[in-house]
Amino acid sequence: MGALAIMCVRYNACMRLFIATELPQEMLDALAETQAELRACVSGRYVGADSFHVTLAFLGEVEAWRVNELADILDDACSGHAAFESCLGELGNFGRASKATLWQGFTDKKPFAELAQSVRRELAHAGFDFDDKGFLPHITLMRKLDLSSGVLPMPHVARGTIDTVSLFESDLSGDYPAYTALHRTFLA
Ligand code: 3AM
Repeated sequence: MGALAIMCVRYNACMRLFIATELPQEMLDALAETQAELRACVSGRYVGADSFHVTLAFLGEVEAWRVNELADILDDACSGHAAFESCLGELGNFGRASKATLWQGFTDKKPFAELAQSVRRELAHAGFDFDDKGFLPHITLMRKLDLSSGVLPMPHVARGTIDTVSLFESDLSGDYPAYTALHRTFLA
């Protein structure tokens, strides 16, 4: 197959996509410290420290040719939002107690909820499908945690500025999910 044909296959292929805020270094450091303490207490599958994010909208499989359109949608959705100060909050969990997803939240959920609302509104307006279940801002730290396997530590907390919303590709072909930012929008 020639180079052009290979490009066309890629162009028509689907990519697993989601939109998320990235996090400032102060928060990344605190999350890594919390994870280090968790490792001493409980077992489960840890999210890589280079993968921490707050999902605003999960799109799933999207044709690759629509990525540029999504980048424009993201820019439009974020245009009315300023960067904001935030603070990490408590631990929480989703799912069954024997295979829980453990996450850390924020003390003030409102600015994240407003961003998610704008992003989701623009996506819906442009005809994109996305998971529209209720939004709770969180950073996943662990998956498949058996909550009965130990006592959870107090999480480390940190303040920082949220100023980046990105379109990510999620590649599940390896041993761990790999997230790549395809487009970044900076909040002014
Ligand atoms: O921010 P978190 O880690 O909760 O859980 C997946 C992760 O979110 C979520 O999208 C983010 C990047 O993978 N996700 C994966 N599959 C999903 C689905 N089918 C999903 N969210 C909703 N529906």
